[in-house]
Amino acid sequence: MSETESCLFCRIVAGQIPATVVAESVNSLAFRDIEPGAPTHVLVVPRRHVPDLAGLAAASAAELADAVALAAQVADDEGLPGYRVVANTGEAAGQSVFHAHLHVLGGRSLTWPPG
Ligand code: D5M
Repeated sequence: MSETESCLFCRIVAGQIPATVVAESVNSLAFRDIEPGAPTHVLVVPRRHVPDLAGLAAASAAELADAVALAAQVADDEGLPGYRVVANTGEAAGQSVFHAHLHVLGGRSLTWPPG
């Protein structure tokens, strides 16, 4: 099985696993997190498989910018007065799915620093 065939988020991008898609662009897809940590919790993923944020930055500046722009669009669409964009990178930081993604969190008071 290839890397993309076994990747959960590649399968969501391909439409093989259902997800609640809220926005999309040429290079990125935004869908609701299945384990929401806030009233709004959306994941923005590049359509192309890269394992993490560094991989996304290395892939193409345009794809990185596209993902960030879609995250900002989601926050705007959701009417969030404030929001947080997080990319857990590496197991030590809590990354559990090794296809790059931005968490867009909002809709409640967010404390700092995160745990
Ligand atoms: O974030 C990975 C996130 O992915 C975590 O918050 C749960 C979410 N997740 C896992 N499976 C699904 C499906 N099938 N749909 C939507 N969201 C999902 P990380 O930063 O890697 O820990």
